[in-house]
Amino acid sequence: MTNKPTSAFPDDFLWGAATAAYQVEGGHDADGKGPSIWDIYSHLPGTTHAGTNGDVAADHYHRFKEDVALMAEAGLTSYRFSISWPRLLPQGRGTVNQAGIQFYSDLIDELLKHNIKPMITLYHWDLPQALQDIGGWESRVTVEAFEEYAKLCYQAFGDRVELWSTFNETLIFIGMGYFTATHPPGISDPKRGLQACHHVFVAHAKAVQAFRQYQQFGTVPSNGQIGFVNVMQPHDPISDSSEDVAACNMADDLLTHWLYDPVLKGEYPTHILNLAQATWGAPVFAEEDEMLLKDNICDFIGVNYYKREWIAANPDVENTKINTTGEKGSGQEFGFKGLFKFVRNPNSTYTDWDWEIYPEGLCVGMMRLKERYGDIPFYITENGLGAKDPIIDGEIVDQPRIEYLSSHIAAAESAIKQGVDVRGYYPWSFIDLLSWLNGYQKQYGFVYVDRDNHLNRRRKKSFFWYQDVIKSNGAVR
Ligand code: BGP
Repeated sequence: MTNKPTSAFPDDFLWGAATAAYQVEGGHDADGKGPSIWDIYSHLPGTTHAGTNGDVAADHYHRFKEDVALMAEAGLTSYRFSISWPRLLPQGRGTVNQAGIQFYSDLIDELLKHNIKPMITLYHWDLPQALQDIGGWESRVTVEAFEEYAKLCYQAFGDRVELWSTFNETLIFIGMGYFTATHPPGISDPKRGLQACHHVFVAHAKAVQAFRQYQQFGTVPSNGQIGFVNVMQPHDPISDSSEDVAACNMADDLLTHWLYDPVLKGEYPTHILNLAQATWGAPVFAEEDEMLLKDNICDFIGVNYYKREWIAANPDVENTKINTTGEKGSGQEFGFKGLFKFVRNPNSTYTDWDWEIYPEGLCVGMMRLKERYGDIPFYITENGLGAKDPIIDGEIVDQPRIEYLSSHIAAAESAIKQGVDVRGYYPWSFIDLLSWLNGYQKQYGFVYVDRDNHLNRRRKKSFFWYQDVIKSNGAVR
């Protein structure tokens, strides 16, 4: 008798993969869908790598059955996807596009038919343009509209979906949308950004509140869970000088605690709130906000982990040119003058996009969060390697991706052994899709999309590798 290899992953651990609507669906104006801010922004000159956009993307909107069949073949037990708000509500609120509801309803049925548990993200950045036109996240009308949209989703899909998250990565869509002006709406104004970010937290709290009410009515499952997805980017000081350590603490406060505290503690870190309000006069609270945040802590946290950042004191750099070409070293130092900057550690390993490869960070990051927020359930909602995959003799030999994911699965297992309640792992991404600013050259998928040949799907080497990982519950990797 041979002993089967075992792992520390619990038996009901979810082995998934993730995508997002704008990056995978295409069908940008199909069957009554309204435009999102990304539909408009990506068509403005100079905004994305080589003018790429998600008009067609992987055409998942028309090919979801084929894609779900591939997920089933890989053995996925869960699939994380986002709903395109303007596909359901072309104007952001009001008239519902039934064809949009039908699409997600059919997708969910197809997943369930193959025993794949859906995990829905309500907002992965594609705000209806109609709402941007009246102020976007700076307006409380968008907060109300989000609550209506969330309720519509609970009513339409709640009978079949247990796992929900409200927002994906405030750090990125607010940071790049309102601070560095590199995502829509392309603004660079901390005061406006802080207020927009606050409205996102209020919208989240309202959606959590509605979820709990709908749980009582039986509209969503009683064992359903609602969470929030954040970037998990552990910071370490590049030296032990007091300046670098202070800069690192500031990076933690602004880029981590500011974004996790409101959803896991129901309040901002006080000293940073005071600083922000004294410096920029924002965020301004409406009367109900404090209680709303306090009363609606979410059920789990989703962490998207790609890299750690090394931090140094920053007396001078105010630069936002990041590497969007995949040519190593083509980015410039990134920092916020007077606060901190991200620096390269010459002794570490980096991807072609200059992202540090540091698997232990997945474990370290979750341990730090557990220390601050206590015993919360974690889902690793994204993790992956963006690369230009080599094609050798017609095969997509994405060996670096296998090594990247394998070492990160080991780190997730190590976190579980140290008592972190990790419930699922969703590599980014199931299939090759649009990278927001990097186009289609930055690939992440287990499935290759042949852009020169009718978007045909082909299984990469990592597809078969992940199949074995799942079959062995993470023991073979
Ligand atoms: C996360 C986003 C994803 C995805 C991923 C990879 O921030 O949630 O949507 O794009 O990063 O990033 P990129 O495409 O920039 O390499």
